[in-house]
Amino acid sequence: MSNNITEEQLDFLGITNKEKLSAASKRALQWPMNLGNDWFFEYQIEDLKGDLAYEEGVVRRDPSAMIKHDEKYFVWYSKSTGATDGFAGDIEKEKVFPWDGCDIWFASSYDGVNWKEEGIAVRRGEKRTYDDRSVFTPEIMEYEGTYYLTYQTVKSPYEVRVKNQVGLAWSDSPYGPWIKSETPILSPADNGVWKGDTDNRFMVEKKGDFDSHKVHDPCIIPFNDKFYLYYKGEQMGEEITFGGRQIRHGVAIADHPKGPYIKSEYNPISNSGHEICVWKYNGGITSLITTDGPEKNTVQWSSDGINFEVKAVVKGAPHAIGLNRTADVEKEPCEILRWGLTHKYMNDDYQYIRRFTTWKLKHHTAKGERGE
Ligand code: AAL
Repeated sequence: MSNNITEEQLDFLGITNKEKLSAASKRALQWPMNLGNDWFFEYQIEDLKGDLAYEEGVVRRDPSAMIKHDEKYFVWYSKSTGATDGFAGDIEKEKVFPWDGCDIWFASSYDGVNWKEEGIAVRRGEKRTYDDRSVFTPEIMEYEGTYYLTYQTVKSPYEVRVKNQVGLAWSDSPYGPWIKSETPILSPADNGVWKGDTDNRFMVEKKGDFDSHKVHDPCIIPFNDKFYLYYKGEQMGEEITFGGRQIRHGVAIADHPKGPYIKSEYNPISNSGHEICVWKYNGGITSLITTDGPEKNTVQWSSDGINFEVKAVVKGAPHAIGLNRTADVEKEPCEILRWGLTHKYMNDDYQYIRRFTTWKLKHHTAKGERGE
């Protein structure tokens, strides 16, 4: 290694002796010289005003990205009412999660702060259809004049072992009406085997693929003349590893926005993360990985949408981000994160949508010290 090391590199990194390199210094010497700070950010969160301000007895969560139409931002989200009963009671009737019994609602805003709730976009399906129990955690994509909403679906009864799928609806206006696909566009892998006839999701004969239980948080991005559907997988027999849940992301690719979506053979494409937060940058795809796994709180990028490398480790990040798709994404790697939506747990029963802003740390100065 020492042959290619320049004096400039050693000075920049503050390395004492190039013949005595610690493991950390060897890694540092692999870094490019123009390290920069563009992939890093800090953030804060504020309440919204108008109809998206916290409302007693109501769950509004998992905001989609925002798009603009007629000078207004539009967002879609999961909405339900009432407290969560959990799995102990009559699951046919009671609400097992805050995202159970949801329909997808939407709201609009001129400034991204004051919001007006517009009504329901996509309702739960008729009894015994694949989405009769809940439709939730939506994402929006506008492509060639058509709007596509993709979201999670659950069919009754909402048992702990119930499989979650992904649905799609499309419209020629953000106001709808929305046409739903008759079948899900993505389903969990079917190669896991439950153990025993119980209501225990941790007991398995075989776990199966990373997405053998649930496919969640779908987000479709037009990329390389195809449609990349990024999603979170939950595995049957999920364990706690690296101090958190075993959550990984996958991608399924289609030639047309309506599918069919074929899962990549390279799945899973992350070893960490939670809600999907992906955007195009510099000819590739950036992914913000939060919450679970050894690479939580990292910003990752890949040129092909599949093979992601860590670009930055951040102190923390908003969860369940609704990205501002109107941002000038090419300006900087994290320009799209300058402001957006997130949700907060007021408590286990009720969540509400909030707004985040981010900034780049430019100086580390003492009080009164000049930064430049
Ligand atoms: C989220 C998402 C999915 C989960 C639940 C609601 O933040 O990961 O949508 O199902 O929590």
